[in-house]
Amino acid sequence: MTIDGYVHQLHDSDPDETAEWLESLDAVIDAQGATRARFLMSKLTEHARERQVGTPAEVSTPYLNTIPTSEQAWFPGDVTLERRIRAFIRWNAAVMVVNANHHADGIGGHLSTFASSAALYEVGFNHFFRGKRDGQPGDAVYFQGHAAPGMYARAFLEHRLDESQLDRFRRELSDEDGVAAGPGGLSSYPHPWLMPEFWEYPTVSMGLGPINSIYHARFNRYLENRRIDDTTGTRVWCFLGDGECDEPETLGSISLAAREQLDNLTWVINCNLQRLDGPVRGNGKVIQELEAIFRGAGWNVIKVIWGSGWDELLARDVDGVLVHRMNTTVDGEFQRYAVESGAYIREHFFGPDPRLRALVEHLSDDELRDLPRGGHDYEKIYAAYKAATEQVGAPTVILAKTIKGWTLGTDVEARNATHQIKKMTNQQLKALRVRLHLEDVIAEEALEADDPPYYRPPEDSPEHRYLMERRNSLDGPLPSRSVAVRRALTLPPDSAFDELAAGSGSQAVSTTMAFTRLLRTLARAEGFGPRLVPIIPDEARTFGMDALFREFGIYASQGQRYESVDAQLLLSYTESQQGQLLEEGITEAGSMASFAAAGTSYAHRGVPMVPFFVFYSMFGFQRVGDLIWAAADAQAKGFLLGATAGRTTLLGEGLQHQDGHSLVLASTVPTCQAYDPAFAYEMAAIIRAGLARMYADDESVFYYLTLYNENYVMPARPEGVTDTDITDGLYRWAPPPDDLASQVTILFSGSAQGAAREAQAALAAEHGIGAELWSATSYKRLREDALSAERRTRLHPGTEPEVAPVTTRLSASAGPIVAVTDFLKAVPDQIARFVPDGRTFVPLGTDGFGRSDTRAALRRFFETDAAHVEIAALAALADQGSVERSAVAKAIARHGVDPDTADPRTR
Ligand SMILES: Cc1ncc(C[n+]2csc(CCOP(=O)(O)OP(=O)(O)O)c2C)c(N)n1
Ligand SMILES: [Mg+2]
Repeated sequence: MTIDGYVHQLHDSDPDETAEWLESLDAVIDAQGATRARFLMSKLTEHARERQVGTPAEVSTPYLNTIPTSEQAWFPGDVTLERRIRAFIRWNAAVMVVNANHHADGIGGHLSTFASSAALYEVGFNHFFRGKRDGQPGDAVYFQGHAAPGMYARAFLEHRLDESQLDRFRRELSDEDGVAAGPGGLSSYPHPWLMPEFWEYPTVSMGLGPINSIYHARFNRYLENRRIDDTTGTRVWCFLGDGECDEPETLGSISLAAREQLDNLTWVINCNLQRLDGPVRGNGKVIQELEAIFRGAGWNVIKVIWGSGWDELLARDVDGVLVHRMNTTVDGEFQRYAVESGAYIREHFFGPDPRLRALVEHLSDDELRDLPRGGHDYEKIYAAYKAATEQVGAPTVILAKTIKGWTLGTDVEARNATHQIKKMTNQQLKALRVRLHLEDVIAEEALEADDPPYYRPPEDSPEHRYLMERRNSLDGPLPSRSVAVRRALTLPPDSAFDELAAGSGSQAVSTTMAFTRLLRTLARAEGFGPRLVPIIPDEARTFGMDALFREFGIYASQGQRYESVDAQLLLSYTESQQGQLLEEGITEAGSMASFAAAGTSYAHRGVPMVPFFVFYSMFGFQRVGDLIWAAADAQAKGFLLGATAGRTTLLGEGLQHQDGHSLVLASTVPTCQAYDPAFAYEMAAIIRAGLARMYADDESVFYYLTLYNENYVMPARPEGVTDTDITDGLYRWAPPPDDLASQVTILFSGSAQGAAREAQAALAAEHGIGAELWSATSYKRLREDALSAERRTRLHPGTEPEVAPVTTRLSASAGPIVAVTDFLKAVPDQIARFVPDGRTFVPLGTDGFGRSDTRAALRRFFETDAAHVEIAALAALADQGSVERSAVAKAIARHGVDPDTADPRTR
């Protein structure tokens, strides 16, 4: 038995009547064919919906434009001028890439992505995208990374870029002749870090633009619902490739956009049917596949498949043979038709069926070949964008069918190699000039020269005036990034941090608990509290942060439409439209996208917001490292907090959970300030300093802090220790006990403080050796400062060598240095080169895979427990002759350490 659809779930109350209906349908199929039957079925469904008979939405429609010609909005632009402007932009984009590769072979760039999407962008620029005049936020447009040349070419026409800058496409360090040059180069792709007044959103790592755009649109709603900023005037547009849809990040969150009814979000997928190597779905139809996925997820889907030239053919297709042919032709064949002659298309697409052949009898081969695809037809595109912007209650995706490399000539268009083509011969450029009708403005001889010329219409030309008028009426040019505060942020008072400076008295707490406390205090700080954006991916209970649910409220755009199961409890699960906490569910990627939206709000909205994204530290940098990288590029600010940090501090969870390397990964991100605080007061000082650095001094950095779940008494901040001591990365925490002279130095970070302190006591009690303790809050910071000092010295021979701050600081300590961490040895090793001359440096860390056991067993296994710190200190002292070797052997034996077990890294 086939179970198709849901009819079997319903009751048949009148089988005879049912049979009659079925017979009628059979009669239609037999007498008039499937097309007529399909029409009647669709009409019935439509009618049933009108009569409020709910039927499940269909996820797939024929391979036709969604908007019928009769409903198509009138195109208000000047067709001729817009085509002309588009031709200039196409030309300059191509010439820019060709020139760049002429001057520097291998410098790269892309011709064909923008060539296929030029009309998609131009309709947006001329009629939809809102700019930022007078500090308005405007629209947020995520441009497809590989289409960047087209955006530069347009900015050139707008006089925002000049020729010398176009000549420096992908030459950010030198001019076109290779001579070192100052700023003014154009980055390969949208990189706000490199062009902070131009690009806003990094998109080139595929999939990140799409997911970021969804959470950006959602974040705008959050700002609106929380009454922080009026975001109703902003639409988020995201342009992406059809191949890009294979990235899990692209489609992974689309249901959120529908669930949140983000009608402020429009995606435009450039379906040129090709990716880098070949067809996206040669054996299928990517547009149909995507339609079903997006419809199923609840999006409004608008297909723009066929250009106006097809309207007349489709109108005459009464038998549905053309539609049938369209429906059954796979993308690989469509790609083929894009490179073949009109005669071939007549033979193979229309040919097999005499009715189809008759349909196009009146068209010449050239006319057949030139029947355009919808994504190159500004009228169809305009109608789709207009419908998208008028859609209520759902996000819209526009699936626009195009030809990759469109207008670039037969050697480039739709070829499998098209994505990688970045050079054009003089012959090809001449053909392009003719194709774009630029004969009147570019002399043919000009193409004989080495560098083909750019073309910019004079300022008094109709084209220039039209172009500028259009952008003026839409509030100025895009892309454009500015950092002008519209709604200032007040930093919390110092007193908010005082509590943690005092320590936890006799109470054993974790740094995570202390952080939660601080977060609550900060949320209450006047002027600052509402700007705090706590983000958690379904892990709040793990971190003991569930108390925040009730206090902050969980953001829910629809409020809470049910009584929570724990409503009577003090810490109930409380959702609200004004909720502050973003409980993202199990998506570190989505949470990171929220972090980026909140952390760049100071720029894209002029409203500084302070995200605190708390995650399972193992599932942070390791899981969503590329999103973190993109956030750094976007100059995001805020705090990332890796909770349940440490390879041994998180105990039972084993290999996939215990994080001993996020600090190594964090050290790879230039703007990331990575800290591993041991105590509550350190954590508080780092956050206070971080807030000031990011939001008062306007530095585009963000912070990563580890948070542990091990409870111990949090000491008060030692006398004399300043914020700077803590934030600079290293300070003396305690001298040796019992007035012993200092013979050895132990550096600890994070939860390794326990082993260090125990070892200090054991060294004193068992060996009479004085060990001083230092807290190393940031090896990344120490290393970076040391490298800078080293570099300055290298480049200034003859001047007094600059001593690295870490070297200076450690000069005040004594003896060999043992550094213990709950992370890889590579973390403390970052400063090994910079310890003062003659001092031994021994890192103890947790290299290897984690496993499940008690903290004590794990620390013994990884050789980071107090016994191993003691042994390491003794061994280092023995090396320099300060203690007997036998003392080391005795300690090894006393602690029951088996010296012959294999290195934990290999086990
Ligand atoms: C994460 C990631 N993987 C790979 C690439 C390399 N890459 C750049 S463009 C491209 C193909 C793009 O195809 P599509 O998304 O269809 O865009 P089109 O150029 O066809 O518009 C690939 C694989 C990348 N930029 N990012
Ligand atoms: Mg593509």
